[in-house]
Amino acid sequence: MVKSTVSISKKWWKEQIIYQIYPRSFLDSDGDGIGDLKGIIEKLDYIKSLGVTAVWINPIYSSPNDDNGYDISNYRGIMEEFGSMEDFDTMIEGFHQRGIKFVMDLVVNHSSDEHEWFKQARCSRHNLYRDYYHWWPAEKGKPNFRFSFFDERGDAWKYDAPTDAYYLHYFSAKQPDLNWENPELRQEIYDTMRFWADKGVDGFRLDAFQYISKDQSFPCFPEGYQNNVVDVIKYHGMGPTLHDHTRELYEEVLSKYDVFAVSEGAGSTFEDAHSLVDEDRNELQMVYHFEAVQIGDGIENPHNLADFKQVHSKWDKAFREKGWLSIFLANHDEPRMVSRFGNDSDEFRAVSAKMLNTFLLTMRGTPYCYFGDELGMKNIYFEDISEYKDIAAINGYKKALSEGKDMQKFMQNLKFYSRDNSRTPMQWNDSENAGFSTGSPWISVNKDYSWVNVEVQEKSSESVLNHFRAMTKLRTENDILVYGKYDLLEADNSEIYAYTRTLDDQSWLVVLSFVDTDTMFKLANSLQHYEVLANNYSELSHEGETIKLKPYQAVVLSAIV
Ligand code: TEU
Repeated sequence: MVKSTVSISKKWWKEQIIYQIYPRSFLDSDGDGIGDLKGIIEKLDYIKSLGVTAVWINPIYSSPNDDNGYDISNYRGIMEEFGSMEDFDTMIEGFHQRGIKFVMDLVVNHSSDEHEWFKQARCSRHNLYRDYYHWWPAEKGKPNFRFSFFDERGDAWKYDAPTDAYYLHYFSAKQPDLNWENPELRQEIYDTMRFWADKGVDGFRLDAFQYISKDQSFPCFPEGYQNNVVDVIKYHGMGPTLHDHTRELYEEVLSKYDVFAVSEGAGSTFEDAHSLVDEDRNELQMVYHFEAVQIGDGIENPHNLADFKQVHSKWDKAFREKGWLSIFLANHDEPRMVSRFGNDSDEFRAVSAKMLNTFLLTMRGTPYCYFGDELGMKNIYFEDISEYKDIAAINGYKKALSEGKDMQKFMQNLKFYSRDNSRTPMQWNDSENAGFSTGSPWISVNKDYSWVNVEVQEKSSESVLNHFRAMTKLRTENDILVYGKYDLLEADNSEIYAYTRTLDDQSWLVVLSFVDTDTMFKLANSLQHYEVLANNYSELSHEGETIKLKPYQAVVLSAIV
């Protein structure tokens, strides 16, 4: 066997299995219908039992909640609905006592318009905080068009009468972009990060980080660039001063603590992504790109296995020697993993969720597991716009309507791809509201909760939950799943995703069926030469060197040397 040595350095943050909690939807301890920190504290032992080693929680800072906490009005305060700073301290201590690292979401591309900085900035052109944001004085005419993700008209410049100027907001009008060219603003951000690092935070997830630097002349971008998200990232992302700021952030904060930072967004090319995370650059440690969730991002572009394999393989290849990636199949901005990449019918939901968790936990890169995916929770599939809570859905609807778009098609897309699909409450048991809240939940609970819930799955050794636990155990106990080289097998196989992981003289094989029928895969040797380390069925049938896979069967085999 060809020996393969680890060419990249070992780091604790590469070895983590990160569990993402959407706090609004995890557990409500006080009956107001909104999840909170005390709810998370109640479930610390459950989280530990999953075998995850780190937790990332979406923003919990003070916020008027225009975008569920991604609009921060005080970077050192806790959102009232979520609890208090005392709760935060108890929670982080609880994680640390259990050996679980804690990752804070840091939203510094923009603040809330209700942040004191913005309130002051918009009062006068001479205010001390004016330059904390991007302004365009109206006497210069209309600024060049910039696209906004959540604006009702898709326009990122909003006219503000008190000072007769436009301000920039890449997200909603209540999320004005911060001006990173201002050194005082940058110092405020570093101070904030040190504040949380001093409280024991082990990592930062840097929200929308690729967008922080903007060419101050605001040049004209090609017409229609906003119609394609890839172009939006290309033109809005990786601005001219981004690396200067990132290096400074490293010097001022990251280098002073044993923490890591992961950038949400990786620019448009491998070079962009490398420029953020290569170790010799001393900038960030990890990055996540969107390409793997742009496969299957609309009813006209459903998921297909060929692209899925190709995208994951090419990114792995680009990072084989240098840099480090994250792996995820869902998060709070995406539909549920099983609904998008698996099969969420009653017949195949559980088995395909286990198959996808097998992928997530055997792939190279740090896995981010979204809460509820350990149960195989599926999309809620809202039909009517009145059911949606997400600003992206609500304002997107208004925009589509005003532009005379085909609303039936729009609603179909929303049904399958809306962010609300993954924001429904955690399903704990079969009591009212799935045990999430004694009050009225802020968003509807998925109707399948009476059979898809933690309590039911705890009792069955074959549940998605217990399979997830077996997979986290396998990963934490075996370096090969973290550092082992990844190689794709049978690239053209349209039913199976198979790959090897290789470390020193060890070689493991992962075979994942992505189809709802039986299928076959030929091994290099007969099955007796392998040990079955994981399987989402109780058996693996074979004939000589050929293994016969059941629908969505997923196995991990280790070659016996
Ligand atoms: O998402 C921002 C972001 O980068 C995406 O809009 C991305 O550009 C797009 O999905 C490309 O496909 C983050 C948060 O994750 C999201 O929840 C927030 O609403 C947003 O930032 C604003 O803070």
